Amino acid sequence: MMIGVFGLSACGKTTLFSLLTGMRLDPATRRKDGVTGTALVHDARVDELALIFNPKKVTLASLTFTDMPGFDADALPGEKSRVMQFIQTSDALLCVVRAFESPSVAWPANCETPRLQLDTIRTELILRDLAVVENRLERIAETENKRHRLSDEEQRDRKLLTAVREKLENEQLVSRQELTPAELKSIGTLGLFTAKPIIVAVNTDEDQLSRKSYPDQDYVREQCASNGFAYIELSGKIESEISQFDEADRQLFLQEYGFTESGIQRLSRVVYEHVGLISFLTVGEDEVRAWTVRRNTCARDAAGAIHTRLAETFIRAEVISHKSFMTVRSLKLANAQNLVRLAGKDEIVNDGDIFHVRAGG
Ligand SMILES: Nc1nc2c(ncn2[C@@H]2O[C@H](COP(=O)(O)OP(=O)(O)OP(=O)(O)O)[C@@H](O)[C@H]2O)c(=O)[nH]1
Ligand SMILES: [Mg+2]
Repeated sequence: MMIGVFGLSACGKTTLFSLLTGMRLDPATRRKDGVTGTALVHDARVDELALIFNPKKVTLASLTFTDMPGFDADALPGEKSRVMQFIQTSDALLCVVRAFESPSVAWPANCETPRLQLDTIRTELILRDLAVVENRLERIAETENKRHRLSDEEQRDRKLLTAVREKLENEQLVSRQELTPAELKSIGTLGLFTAKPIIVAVNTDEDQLSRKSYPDQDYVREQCASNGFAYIELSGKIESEISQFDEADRQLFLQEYGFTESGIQRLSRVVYEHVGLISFLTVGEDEVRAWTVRRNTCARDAAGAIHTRLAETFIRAEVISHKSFMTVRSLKLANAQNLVRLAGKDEIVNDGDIFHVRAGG
């Protein structure tokens, strides 16, 4: 799963990317290339289980991010598509919107408010998808002119793409067009950007964070809700500062703001959930670990995420929810109190299930 970090120039992409991945990139250097790195997904349940099992190793789920160059809405089309090419290989987009005020950081032209930043991002994604759909429709028209007939598949595509185009023209993102799985599959090769999950992170300053408000906040929230974007507010600058604190100071600082975890930890989880991933957990003295699967994965496929052989030889899984486990804090007690259930191969795994696979062979 690859998440592209997208947004206008100097909105804080590299700052957030560096904090997420722990890669030290100098935010002052403007790059032309994308940089890719791995971020751990914070999971308080794993922390709790590690305290109980005291394992040799603790493994968190992770996500891969690509820090993209800044997007400039006034740039030439070639330059815009050069930046946007990084979206092509991304499964989802983390769109950073600047709200922070800073006399030393210039706002990009015509995008001097959070509202303008979000509108620009949305419009540019839609325009790009419209161009791709238009192009495909033109190629179908050329084929029809040449052959004087179209295959059933081409006719179906034309009908579907004409409908998609009309909705895009009305600013309805592909992800909101309620396409059937078969329709999504047939336009899948086009790699439309507005079909991808989108997470909006508003980069605020300290004042805005403590007031819990910034200019255009209502508009941005409402747009995110109506477009199906996940939404989060955090301050890149404050996150950078607290990443330097030791754990005790960090907790104190977060408590002052009424948070239980840092903005970056929240961000990693919001992205993880919005792209449709869940974690099931395995526990023991050797390792406490979060494993990543897509939502609605069955027990046998989850076992396959641990090892392909476990899927092949799967008999059943012993499962207990993290919440239920925490009432007894021991597998022995959980078994004694019948809190552990047996899951057959087709049973759906839930986020936070503690899982033990019974396999044959
Ligand atoms: N005051 C303040 N400054 C910030 C914040 N986040 C980022 N900055 C500053 O804004 C400038 C741009 O930050 P970057 O993280 O490089 O932004 P970017 O989106 O990667 O920029 P480009 O890659 O050039 O498009 C840097 O000088 C940062 O120090 C913030 O929350 N508050
Ligand atoms: Mg950058």
